[in-house]
Amino acid sequence: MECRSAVTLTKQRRNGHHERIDFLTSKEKASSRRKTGIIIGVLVAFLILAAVAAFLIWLFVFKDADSGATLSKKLSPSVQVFSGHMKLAGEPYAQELEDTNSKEFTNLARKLQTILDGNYKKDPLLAEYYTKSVVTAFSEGVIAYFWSQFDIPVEELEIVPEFSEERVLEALENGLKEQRLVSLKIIEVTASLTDPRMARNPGAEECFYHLEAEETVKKFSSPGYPRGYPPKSRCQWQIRASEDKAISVTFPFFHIEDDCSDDFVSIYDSLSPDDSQAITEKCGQRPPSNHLEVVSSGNIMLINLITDTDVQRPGFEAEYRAIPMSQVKTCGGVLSEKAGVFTSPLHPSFYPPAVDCKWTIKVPAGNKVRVKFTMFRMKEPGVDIRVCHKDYVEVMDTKYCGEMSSLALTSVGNILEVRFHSDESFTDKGFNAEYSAFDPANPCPNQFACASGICISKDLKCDGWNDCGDMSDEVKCNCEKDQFSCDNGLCKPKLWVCDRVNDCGDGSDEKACSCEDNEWRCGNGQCLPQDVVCDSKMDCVDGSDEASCKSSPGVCSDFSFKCRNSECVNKVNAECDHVKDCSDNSDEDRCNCGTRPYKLNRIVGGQNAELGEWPWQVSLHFLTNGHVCGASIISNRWILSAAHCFVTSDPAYHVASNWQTYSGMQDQYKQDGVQRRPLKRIISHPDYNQMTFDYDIALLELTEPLQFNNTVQPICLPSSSHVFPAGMACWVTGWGALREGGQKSQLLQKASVKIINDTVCNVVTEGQVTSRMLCSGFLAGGVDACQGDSGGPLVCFEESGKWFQAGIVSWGEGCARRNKPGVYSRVTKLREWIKKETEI
Ligand code: 4AZ
Repeated sequence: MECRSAVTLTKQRRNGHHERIDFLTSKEKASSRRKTGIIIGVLVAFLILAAVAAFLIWLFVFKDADSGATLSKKLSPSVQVFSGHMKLAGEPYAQELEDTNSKEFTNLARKLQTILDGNYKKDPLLAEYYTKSVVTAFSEGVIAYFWSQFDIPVEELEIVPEFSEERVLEALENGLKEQRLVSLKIIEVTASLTDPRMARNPGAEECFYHLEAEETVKKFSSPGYPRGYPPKSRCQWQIRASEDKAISVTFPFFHIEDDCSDDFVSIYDSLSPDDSQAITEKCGQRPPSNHLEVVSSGNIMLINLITDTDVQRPGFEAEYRAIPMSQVKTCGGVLSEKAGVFTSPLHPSFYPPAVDCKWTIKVPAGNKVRVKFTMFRMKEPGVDIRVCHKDYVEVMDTKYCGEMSSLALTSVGNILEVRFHSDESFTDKGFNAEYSAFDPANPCPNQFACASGICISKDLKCDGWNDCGDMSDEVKCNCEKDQFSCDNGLCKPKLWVCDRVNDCGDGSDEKACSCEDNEWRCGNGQCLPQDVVCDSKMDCVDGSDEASCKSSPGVCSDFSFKCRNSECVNKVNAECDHVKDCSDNSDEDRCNCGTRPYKLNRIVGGQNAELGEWPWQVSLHFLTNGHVCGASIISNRWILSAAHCFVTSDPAYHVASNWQTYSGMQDQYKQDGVQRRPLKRIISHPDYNQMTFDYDIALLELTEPLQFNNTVQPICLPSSSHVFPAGMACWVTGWGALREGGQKSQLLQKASVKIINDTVCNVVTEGQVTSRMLCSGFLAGGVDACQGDSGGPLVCFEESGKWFQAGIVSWGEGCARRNKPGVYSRVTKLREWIKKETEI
């Protein structure tokens, strides 16, 4: 259309020009003076018009661009705030010092501020930019809490890096050495760089609270809770308890904006927002199963809420109380039972700062001790976990810190010492450990003993999987005849050789494949010169040579993502990856899926799922039989399940009204927050085959839409070109049987399973898998879906930060048997049918 009208316009202009020539020709009869006058008039008008146009262009284009440039270069002055405390000697503590309006407070604060002023004045750099110091509180000791501010103008911003904690501390410590006042002596000082938003004046009235913790629980909450906190909140809660008590604060509800650089809560083991005494800093949303619970090491605590976004979140509710100091400081001891459990102080609450404990585990002579940490989290910003210079657990001269999923240790003799140390700053959930005595002559009766001391089933030795966690079950293996001997000594199933997955870890299983180094191996094994890759031509039959290219415009293969406008994107898993690949943005719309709002507790080893961990999981109840199958939420009206749950010899299973769906559930016996919806319609795949389980998929339409919230969310459906590569670790969830032939589970279970290569899958299932199926699990067995999990989702976490559904639990030979992995309906192959039926 546009093109045609342009042609029309040109024609009109040509005609006009032609007419004008005719017109001028007629004007030739007029006097030449009049003609000159007209020409001058036209010229002047043209010049005026040109000047106006130039002015407008300057005004709207260049002037704007100019101011844009200035804006982007616009710098603001820097405010450097350091906060800390000073310990005073020779100063009696008076209760009045806790009242910021008292004359005792004002007098002492003023004296100290003068001392601080004097100390900074002695350092020429600090003196030049020093603005003020403010004493904000006192506590027993006597300890004075303060902050100091330095303002650096825009022209001198390059000086900012000189404002280091070391420099400020040096100025303060030099001041201590030169003290002349005998009546007021500072014997200790700390200072650390602080977010200026936390520097408050002691007399501040807005959102500044003084709380007294007692044995009975009291509450406070963020402003506007639960409707939402206002933006630009600067709130502070100073909590005190009597001298022999510590303070415990629990947050039964906590929902702050996800990005901690905008909004956060920071908690200090001090009355100053001094980083060297920070207990923790948190943002995001926490589920009821993962309350934030912190404890002070002394009788003071400071809580800050800083908010800067306009996004309103409910905020928090907190409960605080005083607890005996002995509860905080007593830990460790002698453990002389043959087996037992011990934890970090106050676990699963955050351990207190500044605590040291020692456990001595003593088992009968001749035995040894095995310790297994079932949960271990001692993470701290800026800590190298190879050194663990801050908080740590020390066993046999080795320090452990950070987050660990499997830590198991064995003693040399019959005594093992475990030490725990927390320093003044940053605490965490700590650890839970189990210990037991064992006979070194037979450490693992009827089992294999890993080097770490833990016992695993003998079947797991030399099966190609790292079951011990330290690889000790996979070394010194005599590879069996169906196994490939990797260069690094590991044995892997021969089926894994040349499957494009580096199973050995050293690449040796993929090295001797039929293609040369400078060749590309197509999906069907064909070797082509390397330069066919990403040359915008489909050289391999399956298009795999163009599948992972940034752009191969116009090339469409099975691996391409098809945009709604029929463009092809040749990039692996282009959908919902936050990058606009399709010109119509169809790869990035409809991406409100596959996220879990709760920040979850990562308790290691446990297989019980937490509430909100798998918010797309649905439980399907049939008549009075309770839970029968699983399913997954794909929109507020549609859920996805397996056809074999509905197509049975009993037609009652295909009657929608016989079913109830439960979303947001974790415990089959708990209905709180669970959304129950009856079914309106069951659509089983028309090609579902009851004999082979081919096309084992069903769509269930709900009578009423679901309300998405923290525990109810849709999963992302992959496009038909989405790739879930072999070896990828995904998760299967459900309330199915805990072992073959066993009882269904009351609590939702989760298991991590690996996507199995299609060739291997076909071999181990003796050719029973079709292209609508995929295998996932472990050839070694031990982890799998089972009866009652059917219809439930197999989901994988993608780099985009979203969860995608790769499979639907379908069938398998028994459960968790060796060489019998779970078989799942392959969602990518059934994606078009889902779209056709639901428009999703
Ligand atoms: C079932 O009967 C079933 N091991 C589901 C999954 C598997 C086996 C059985 C996979 O629902």
